[in-house]
Amino acid sequence: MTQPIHTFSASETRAMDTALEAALQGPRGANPLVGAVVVGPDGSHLATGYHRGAGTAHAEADAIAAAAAAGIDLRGATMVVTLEPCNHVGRTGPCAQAIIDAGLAHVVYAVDDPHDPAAGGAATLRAAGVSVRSGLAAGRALELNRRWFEAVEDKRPFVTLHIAQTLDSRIAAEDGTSQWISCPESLADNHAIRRRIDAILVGTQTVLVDNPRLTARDANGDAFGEQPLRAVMGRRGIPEDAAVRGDDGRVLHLPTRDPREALSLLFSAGARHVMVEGGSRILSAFLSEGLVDELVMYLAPTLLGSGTPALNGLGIATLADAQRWEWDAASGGAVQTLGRDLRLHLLPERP
Ligand code: AOF
Ligand code: ZN
Repeated sequence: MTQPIHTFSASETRAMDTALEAALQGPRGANPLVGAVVVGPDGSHLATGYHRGAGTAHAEADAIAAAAAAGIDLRGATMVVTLEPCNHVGRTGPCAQAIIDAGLAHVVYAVDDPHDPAAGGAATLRAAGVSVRSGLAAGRALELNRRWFEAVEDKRPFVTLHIAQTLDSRIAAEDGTSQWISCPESLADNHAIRRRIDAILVGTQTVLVDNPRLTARDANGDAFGEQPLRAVMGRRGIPEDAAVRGDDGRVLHLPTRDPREALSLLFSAGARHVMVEGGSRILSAFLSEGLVDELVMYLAPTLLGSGTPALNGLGIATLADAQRWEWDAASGGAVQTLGRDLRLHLLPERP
């Protein structure tokens, strides 16, 4: 189908720049980064919003709520948003209806929503008499969520890879001790991520060696109410007394060494955002298969000089084949100081 070519005003173009910028404040994950700006008839920005991750208000609803809190009437205004407004009642939404209810007259968005349940917002808006134009800054909007679009298309969960290592890339000392390489602030940050994902995945080796609980806990060590699914991949069985079984015994064993198969099983189990936490073999397998959408690395100012390396080979023999990564400004920035550690946030470089 050929898309109609739409034209945009200078103030809509400026608003889209602001919306793309606002989107970066959100966290990457099961949902895309989305930003929205409401523009008044005189071109002024009446409200800005962004999406704070799965389960929270969408960008459009966030902007509409900000306007309502400030007592601003949005009737006749233009919603400029980086993604097609959703059409479904998911955990929140639908944004298309919220836009209609707020009396907005125009919607300008960058790219269509490819996610089946959410798609179709543009048609709903048009049917209600809202003028809709799309394609503004489409290239930048696609780039903003490139890996999310790919994961949706592949029908697999979005993958965050977590590595907590020393300066010399070790995740355990020679004798196997690894608790703790990271400082308490890094551990807390990791638990905050665990809290907003659908599943944590480790290998059987990690279960046998570290015996982790894989729960999301607060600073006192108390588990949060909502917990991610705990998943273990590998052909070996999980011991009866493994901590990962928890009080409820609810652990998903994925009897495979193939990362793609593991992701497909997790997707079938309903997971849309998975955090892969180790060990070396699992981290390396996901990286060498190009299945990592986001890398969060906690770097401790510590040296071991020997011990378990974070990675045990990516099948790369020559520098020309090196995996290149780029810094990601989303989720609080590419480099953050957390206690005495650094938190690095990266995305795979475009092939
Ligand atoms: C929007 N605005 O800010 C975002 C959208 O689980 P839910 O209810 O949050 O729905 C998630 C889906 O909604 C997500 O996969 C994508 O298709 C769309 N995201 N849509 O109108 C937003 N984040
Ligand atoms: Zn929405």
